[in-house]
Amino acid sequence: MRPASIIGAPTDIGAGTRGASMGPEALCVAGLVEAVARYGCDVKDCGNVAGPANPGLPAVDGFRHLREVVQWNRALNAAVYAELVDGRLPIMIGGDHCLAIGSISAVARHCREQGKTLRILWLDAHADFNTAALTPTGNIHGMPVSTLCGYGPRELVEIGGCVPAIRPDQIRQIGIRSVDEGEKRFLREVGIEVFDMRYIDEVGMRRTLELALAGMDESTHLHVSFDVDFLDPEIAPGVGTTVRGGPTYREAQLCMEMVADTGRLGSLDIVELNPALDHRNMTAELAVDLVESLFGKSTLLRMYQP
Ligand SMILES: [Mn+2]
Repeated sequence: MRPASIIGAPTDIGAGTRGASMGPEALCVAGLVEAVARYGCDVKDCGNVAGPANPGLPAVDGFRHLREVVQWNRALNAAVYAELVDGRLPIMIGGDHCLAIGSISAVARHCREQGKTLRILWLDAHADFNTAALTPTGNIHGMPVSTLCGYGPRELVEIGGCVPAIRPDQIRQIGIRSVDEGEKRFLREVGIEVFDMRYIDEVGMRRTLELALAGMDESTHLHVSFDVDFLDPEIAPGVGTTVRGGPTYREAQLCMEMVADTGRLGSLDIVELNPALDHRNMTAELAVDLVESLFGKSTLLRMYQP
C-alpha cells in the first residue's frame, strides 16, 4: 500500500448549511488516521490547510462566496499536489464538496504529468453539475463537477493549471437521486455517466461497480470523491443535504470493497460530514468504517468467489 497523507480542509464555504467545517476534527476523533494505518499505510497527518472564514453572504451573479471558494481551493490544490509529487496517496477531508475542485484538479495535473489515466468515482446523492445560470442557490458545493469539466468562472476552472481539468468521460457518478431540472439536461448534454439509485435498485451495487470500474488497467489512477450524503440518511444523518433512498450499509461496504479489490486507489476525498447535525459522531464513525473497507479490510479470506 502506498504511503498516505491526510489533508484537512475545515470549511463550509461552498455549502448552504453551516457545520461541515467541523468535519476534519470529527473524522479524526472517529479514528481516521489509525484506521488507515491499520491497513498497512504509512500515514502522514498534514494538518489543515487554511482559508478565509465563512462570511455568510448571499449569491452574487449566481455564486455564493466565490472569492473565498477560490482561496480555499488554491491552497488545497497546492497541498494535494505536493503529496502526489511525493509519491503519497492524498486523503482530503472536508469540508464541503466545493473542495473537490482543488483536490481533483491537482490529481488530474499529476496524472497528466505521469502519463496516467484518471478515473473518478463520484459517490454522491447529487450530481454537483450546476452552473451559475442553472443553480437555484448559488452554493458552489453543487458545482464542482461542472467546474472541473470547464464550465464555471475563470478563476475556479483554472485552478489546476489546465482547462478543463477533466473530461466528462473520466467520471462515473454513483448513488445519484437528487438533480435539479436544468442540471439534468446539462448532465445529459455533456454525457456524464450516471448510475443513479434506480439503476442500483434494478441491477444491484455489484453490477453497478463492475461497470463503473470497467476498462481500468495498471496505468489507471483511481480517485474516489466520497460525499457522505451518498449514504442513506437512516445510517448517515450527519450531513446538511440528506436525501432519502440512498445505499444501505451493506451496499456501501460492497462498493468500497470492490474499489479496494482493484488495487488502483490513488486519492480520496471525504466531504460534507456535518458534526452539528450528527448523533454522537455516528456518521463520522461510519465514514471511517467505510474507509477501512476502501483500504482493504474484508470480512474473510475469501474461499468462494461468486
Ligand atoms: Mn456532493
